[in-house]
Amino acid sequence: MRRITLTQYLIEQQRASGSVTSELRLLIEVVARACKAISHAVGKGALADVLGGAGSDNVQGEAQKKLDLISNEILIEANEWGGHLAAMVSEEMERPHVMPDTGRKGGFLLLVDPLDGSSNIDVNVSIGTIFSVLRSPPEGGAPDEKAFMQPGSKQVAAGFAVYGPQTILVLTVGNGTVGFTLDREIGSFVMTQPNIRIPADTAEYAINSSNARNWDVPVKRYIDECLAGKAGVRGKDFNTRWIASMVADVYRIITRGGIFMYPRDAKYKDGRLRLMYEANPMAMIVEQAGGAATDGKTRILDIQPTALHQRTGVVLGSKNEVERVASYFS
Ligand code: AFP
Repeated sequence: MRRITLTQYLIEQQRASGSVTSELRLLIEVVARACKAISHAVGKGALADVLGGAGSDNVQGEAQKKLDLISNEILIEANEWGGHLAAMVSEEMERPHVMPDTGRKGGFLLLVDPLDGSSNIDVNVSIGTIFSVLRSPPEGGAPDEKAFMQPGSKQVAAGFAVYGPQTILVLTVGNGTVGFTLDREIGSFVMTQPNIRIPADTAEYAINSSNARNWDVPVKRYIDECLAGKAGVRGKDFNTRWIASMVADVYRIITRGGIFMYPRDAKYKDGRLRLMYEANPMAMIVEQAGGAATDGKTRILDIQPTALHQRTGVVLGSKNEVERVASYFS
């Protein structure tokens, strides 16, 4: 069967729906190319002295890894020349990075977690890059933090790459969720999942159970019912997975179903994951694949942001399970 490449997919989307302009197509292709370069850097590991700490902290006060900064630089350099991007926000930078003036202000804003799953870098477990695309407000000069304060429902595209046994790119431009596998022989992302759909039910949950003592009652109730298995109210046994790389957990869930939970709790009162460049892009991807994504009770994409690096609770995946958790909260 002839497979199409990312470029062909984007051109088809451009023809089919006005939502993909040539400028947005350029942006997505540039980000995908950056993901190829990051995949290459990650793959070298100790051979290229890219493992370990960078000796600095990010705005969240978390120690940065060398590959966090390398990935961030790759994404900045990739997006600086095209004129398609007005500014970029990253987990690794406190302020928006305004792109050099190329004579015209780019029509888009890019928000990235350049390398998600940093705790897995040095132990050779899958990690990835998450990205979210918003329109740049037409008025005014260089975009400031205010320009980024748009709810996730305003995203025009979202995606993530997983650097695992295969390098996979998952993408939505608002017309469903699709997946590509990097063909290293030709250097192209080739479509391998033309129509990703998340099963509405599941028997597999993902949560960091070491936080159990801090959970709110509805979360504890949901997990206890999963643990009770066939003999309990759920009438079936559950399995659990926790990779600690959101990209890897979400890729598994969009492939075979499941529920991913990083809820607010007594320790992480605002939640652990970042709204703008983790929860929002993943929520768009999951909803476009027929799943659901809340902060426990509120739809993630409806949350009105107030700060670039704000955190949120996240419960996403198989629709019926996400709705069950929300019903326990209400
Ligand atoms: P890092 O990128 O700082 O490692 O965080 C990864 C992450 O944001 C997300 O990818 C994981 O699901 C989650 O944190 C893992 O959190 P725990 O280490 O508390 O399990």
